[in-house]
Amino acid sequence: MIKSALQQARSKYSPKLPKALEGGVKTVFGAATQSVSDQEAIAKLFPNTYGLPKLTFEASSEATSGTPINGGVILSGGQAPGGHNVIAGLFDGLKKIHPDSRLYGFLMGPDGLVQHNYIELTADIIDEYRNTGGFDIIGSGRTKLEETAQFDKGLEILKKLDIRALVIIGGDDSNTNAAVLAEYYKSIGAPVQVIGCPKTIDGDLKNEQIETSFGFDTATKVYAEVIGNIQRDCNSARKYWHFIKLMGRSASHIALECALQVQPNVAIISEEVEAKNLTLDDVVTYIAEVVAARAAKGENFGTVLIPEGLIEFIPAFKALIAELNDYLAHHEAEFRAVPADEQRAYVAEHLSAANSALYASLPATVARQLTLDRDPHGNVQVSLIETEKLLAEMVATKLAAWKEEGRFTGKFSPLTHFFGYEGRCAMPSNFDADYCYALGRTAACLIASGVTGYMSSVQNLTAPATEWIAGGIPTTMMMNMERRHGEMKPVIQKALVDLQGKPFAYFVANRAEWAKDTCFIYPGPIQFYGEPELCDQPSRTLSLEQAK
Ligand code: FBP
Repeated sequence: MIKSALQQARSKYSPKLPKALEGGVKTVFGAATQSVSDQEAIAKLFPNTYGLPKLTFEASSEATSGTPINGGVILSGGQAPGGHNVIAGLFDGLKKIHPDSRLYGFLMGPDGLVQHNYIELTADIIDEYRNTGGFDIIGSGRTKLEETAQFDKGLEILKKLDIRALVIIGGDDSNTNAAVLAEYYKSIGAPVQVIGCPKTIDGDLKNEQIETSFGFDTATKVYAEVIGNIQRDCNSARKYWHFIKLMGRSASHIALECALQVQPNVAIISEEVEAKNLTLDDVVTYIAEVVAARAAKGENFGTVLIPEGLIEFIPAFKALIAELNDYLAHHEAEFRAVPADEQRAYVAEHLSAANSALYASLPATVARQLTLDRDPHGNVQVSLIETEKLLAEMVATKLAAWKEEGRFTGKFSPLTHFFGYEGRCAMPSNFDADYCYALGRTAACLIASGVTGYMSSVQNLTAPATEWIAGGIPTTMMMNMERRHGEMKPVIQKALVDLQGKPFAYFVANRAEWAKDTCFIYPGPIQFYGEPELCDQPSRTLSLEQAK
C-alpha cells in the first residue's frame, strides 16, 4: 500500500507512556465504591460487580510476567480517532504479560461476537495500524449487546478461542452493556473478564473518574482547523455568513470546544437553550441581532456554530419529535405507503394541534428529515437534520422583515456546512495517540489483575503523558437509574455541557466581544512534531476544566 510521507513517519511514532506502565506494574486496590446515585437499585442489579474498589497501577521493581492470556476486542459505535492505538496498546500489554498471549478482534462491532466473526490480530496487522485513524482494522457496528441470548452465543466463541478477557471499546451505552455483560458472566461462573474503554468524539462520556473520552481531542482539532480556514476566507471576502453544524449528538461539547478554539461570532450551546427555555424564534432572533449589529459596522460576514442536537433541546421541537417518534413507531408502514408529495400533509393531520402547527411551519426539507428512518433505538437521527439550513433560512426571513422596517440595512448571504465525518477517522493527535495507547496498556493490566466490570482509566491528562495515572474504575460506580423507552434502566450518566463549568464560563465571558468584533482564531492543522506546546496540547475544554 502506498503511504504518504506523514503516514510513514506516524507509523514509527512511539506513544508516550505513563511512567508507571513502563516496567513492572503493581496493582493498588483502593476503597470500595458506590454508584453516583440510586445505590440500592444498582447494587441489586449488579450483585457480583457492585461496590468494587478503584484500582491504580504503580511502577514495581518486579518484572510483570504471567501465563499466556487470550484476549478479545470489539469496537462499538461511531468511529473516533485513536481506536487502533487502544488495540495496539492492548496487544503490546498482553504480549508483555507473556509472548504467547493472543488477541482476537471481533468484526464489525458487537455483532461479530454474536455471529462468531473474528480475526486473530497478529503483530503484522497491528503494526500496519499503529497511530492511524479509523476503526477499519476490525470495523465497528451499532448492534446493541443486551440480550442474554447474545451473551450466551458470545460465550460459545469466547470459550472456543479460550478467550479470558473481552475489551469493549465504546461510548456510554456500549460501556453500560459491557457492565451488564460482566455481571452476567460472573453470575453464571463464566471465566471471562469484561473491560470497557471510553470512546466517543462527542465528549459526553466523562465524569469524576473519566476525564475525557478518546477521539474528542483530534476530532475537535480537525473541525477547528477547517472552521478557522473558513473564518479566514470569510474575513478576506467579507461577504458570507457561514452556518456550521457540528457533530456531537445531544451534547454540545464539540461546538463549545470549537468555539473556544476559533472564537466565532456566534456559537449556540443546546444545554443553555434548554436551561433558559428558549424557543426557536429566540435563537433565530439572537443570531439575526448579531448579524444586524455587525452589518451596522459594514461587516456583512461571520460564523455561527450550531451543535447537531440543538433542536432536541428546544422544548417545542422536543415535543414534536417525541410525538413523531411515537407515531412512526406505531404507524411506520402506513406512513411509508403514503406518496412522497402527500406525506407532509398526512403527518400534519395526525399530530396534536401545537405540534402540527410547528411541523407545518418548517421548511419542506427539514419536515421531511424529521420523518426519515429512525436509529436502532427508534429515535430521530439528529445528524440527518439540516439545522444549519433551517437557521440560515429563518434568519434570512427575519432580516428581510427587519429590512422592511428599516432595522437592518446590510446584506445577508448565508452558506451552510456540516462537519462530522471529516473528523471521526482523522489521524490521531499526539494526545489521542498517547491516551489511547495508554488506555489499551491499562486494559491489559486490568486483565492481568483478574478483575471484571471495570473501565480502563487514565487520569491527570493535562500533565505530561509520563505523569498520567493509570487505573481501573468499576463501571457500576458511574451508573444511575434512568427512564429509557418507558422503563427504569441502569446506565452510565451521559455528560452534557456543564453550565456551571469553567469552559462554558470562559465562553460566556467572551462571547459578546466575539459577536461584535472579528476576533477569529485560525488554529491551523494538527501538529505532530515539535515543541510540546505545539503538538501535545490537550483540548481547551480539558485545560480549562483542570485549571487550578
Ligand atoms: P458514538 O456515540 O457511537 O461515539 O457516535 C458518535 C457520532 O459520531 C455522533 O456524533 C453522531 O450523531 C453519530 O455518531 C452519527 O452516527 P452514524 O455513524 O451512525 O451516522
